[in-house]
Amino acid sequence: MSNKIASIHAHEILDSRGNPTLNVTVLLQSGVSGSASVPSGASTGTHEALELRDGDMKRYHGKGVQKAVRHVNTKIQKALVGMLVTRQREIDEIMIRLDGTVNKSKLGANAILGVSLACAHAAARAKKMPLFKYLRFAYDLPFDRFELPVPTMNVLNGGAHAGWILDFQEFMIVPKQRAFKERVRCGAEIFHELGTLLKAKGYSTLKGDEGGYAAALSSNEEAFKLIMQAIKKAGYKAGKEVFLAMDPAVSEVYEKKTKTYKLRVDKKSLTSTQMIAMWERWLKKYPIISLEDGLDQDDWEGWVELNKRLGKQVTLVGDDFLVTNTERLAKAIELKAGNAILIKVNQIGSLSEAIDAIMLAKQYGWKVSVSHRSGETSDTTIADLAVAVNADFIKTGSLSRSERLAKYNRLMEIEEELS
Ligand code: 2PG
Ligand code: MG
Repeated sequence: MSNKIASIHAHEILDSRGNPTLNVTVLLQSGVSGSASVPSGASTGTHEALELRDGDMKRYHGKGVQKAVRHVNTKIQKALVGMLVTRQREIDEIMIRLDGTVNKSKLGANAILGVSLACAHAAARAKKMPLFKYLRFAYDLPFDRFELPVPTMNVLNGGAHAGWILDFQEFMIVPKQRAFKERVRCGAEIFHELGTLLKAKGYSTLKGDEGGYAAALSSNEEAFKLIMQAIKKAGYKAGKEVFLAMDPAVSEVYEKKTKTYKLRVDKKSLTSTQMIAMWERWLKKYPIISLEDGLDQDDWEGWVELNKRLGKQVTLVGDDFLVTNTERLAKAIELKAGNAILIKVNQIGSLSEAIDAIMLAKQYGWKVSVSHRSGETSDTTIADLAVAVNADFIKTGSLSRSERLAKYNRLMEIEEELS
């Protein structure tokens, strides 16, 4: 029974926002197969690998992925058929070479990633291992125990994920109970309490792209005020059992020309220094333990200053800033521009490169948060990836919408398996 790749097939499916993406299946000669689906961002960083879309305005408003599908079914399949599926690094390298560009713009990062993930799933099945164990083994990762990540749960959505109802994109709760299933329970109880509170205050309880509430609050800060109340009403202690995190994703509100951040809801325009001062104030007021993309993706000096001022008290996560890219990460490590990296597999476009970014971060004591995208599918690879690498955090949305909960549910399953 051979673990050699017999065929690779991609097809177009729709993601949680109703936009096309790829689902890829890798079939082995033994008859074993593995599949994966590719996520897609809305507030994408300018330095991300390229997500190839057709641009044919007659189909899905230009968002079709038939070209990427074709690349998988022709060129990539041809290059990989007959290879041992367990050679994950080699498989990824072959695709990277076949593409030949720095940002995977020829074949598409979505095409390459779909195959990369599907290969890992097929290999895990062939080896009769759960994916998280297989990844640990395949990449020879130097950890002896499996640890479940701390979830950062996006219960209030704003920015590009919620029609710009708030300027900041994600207001998260971070339950830190010992058992993962208790973290999930805590998150869900607070989420529902928050819904009741919003309703009582006359706010909408409709949801944004990541399943958090999308309410037209009077200010960005009101989000945390309400979340603090919800935590209390749900019977948890903020700053003890549950903490806060945020991803304001401010590259989205940064105006290059004036070098200012436009906070429309707060009717304010702030410089980089004023932004840092604002975060400092918020850190004093709220039990925030993690701040992602608190400054623009190209504001290297600002990030250095931010880290100098706040890096001791809070996890400063680079998302659009670092884009899961080892080159940008190495520079940030050298400059001390932050202390944590967000890992999004489709930002870089292959599993091996994502693992490299994770291991580089860990080597320098940086924290790692494995993340979903705002456009998701039922694929749960990131849950296994987070456990395989002992990620500090996982960011996978709110406590509603199945594409978000699929990851939390998978983590609870893994926890049971490990106990
Ligand atoms: C982010 C992500 C995920 P998107 O900014 O961290 O929450 O959003 O996938 O739209 O880039
Ligand atoms: Mg982000």
